[in-house]
Amino acid sequence: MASNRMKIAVVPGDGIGSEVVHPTLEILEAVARKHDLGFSFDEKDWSCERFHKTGAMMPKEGLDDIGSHDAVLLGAVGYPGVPDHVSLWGLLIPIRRQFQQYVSLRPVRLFEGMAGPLAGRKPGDIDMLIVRENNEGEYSEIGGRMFQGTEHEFVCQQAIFSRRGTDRIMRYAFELAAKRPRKHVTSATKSNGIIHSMPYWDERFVEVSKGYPDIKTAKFHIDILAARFVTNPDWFDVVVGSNLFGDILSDLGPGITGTIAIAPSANINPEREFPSMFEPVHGSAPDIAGKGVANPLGTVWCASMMLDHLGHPEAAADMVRAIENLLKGDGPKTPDLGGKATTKELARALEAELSR
Ligand code: GGG
Repeated sequence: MASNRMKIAVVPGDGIGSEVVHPTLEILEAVARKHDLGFSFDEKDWSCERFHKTGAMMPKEGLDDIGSHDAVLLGAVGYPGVPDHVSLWGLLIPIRRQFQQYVSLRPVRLFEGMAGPLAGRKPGDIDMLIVRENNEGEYSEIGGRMFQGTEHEFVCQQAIFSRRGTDRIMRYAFELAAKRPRKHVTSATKSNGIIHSMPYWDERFVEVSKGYPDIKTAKFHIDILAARFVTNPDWFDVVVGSNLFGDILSDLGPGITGTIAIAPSANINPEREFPSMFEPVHGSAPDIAGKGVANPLGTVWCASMMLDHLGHPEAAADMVRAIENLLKGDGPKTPDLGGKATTKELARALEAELSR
């Protein structure tokens, strides 16, 4: 049974991370008052700044520390001065892997009131769920360098596609599609060029699909799929892809709605043995960090997904309704949405919307 009292690990992280996470915590407190919920926020300083001070993005015992929390809410990871692979593999990826968050669920929606870059597209034309495999695939640490510093130097990087990992992410996508009106799953592949793993991915997609005879399917190579996202985004309902393809598509998807800043993601451990983690798709945006103009809506939408995951669908839907009303109204909009508002102004307007 869902608990009304939730302990959340909060990792603002780097750059605009804290600028989008802290207003979201205030919005969550407002939601808690309205829906009789309670939060205990356990904030962690895990970040590139911590890496500079201590040599580690997070403490050794960090994951044990938050392992029995209800969920993790994270802002952004990465900042100039720390190589991106160091910050990602020192924080985000260990959390995703140790907590078996093998699903990265990334909704993409063109909301009413948003001026996307695609001519003639209206809300409803872009409404899809990207299901990204989140624990294996191309994001593997298997590989290495040989003959370093010589003319024979080479690197090799091994991608991993296990039957268990491939089947479970595809089943997750089919189960989601079964609950949606269009009942359609698209597989992102590249089996013409990647000769071992991608034909295997295709084979497993066909095999898993046999368990869901009512779900329609399609398969696209990733290159033409990227083009179809732009020319025919209305073709897509649930899209399942490997770790790398899902990562790219889930930036492209929000890109065609006009801003990546509102895109949320849920790193889910479906078995609920571990906490799941909720983080906006966007990164730390060093170009606007510190200016107070970051759009917090991606993180707010993440917080809504978190509440849904923790068994509070009404509170979650209330938050999405507030986002919808804010976007379609004349209220404040941050620069990425074509306005001049600050993060605080947008967050205040959202809180007012929640109280209606
Ligand atoms: N919002 C989390 C964040 O900072 N993401 C940046 C990023 O590049 N993530 C890589 C990934 O999702 O694998």
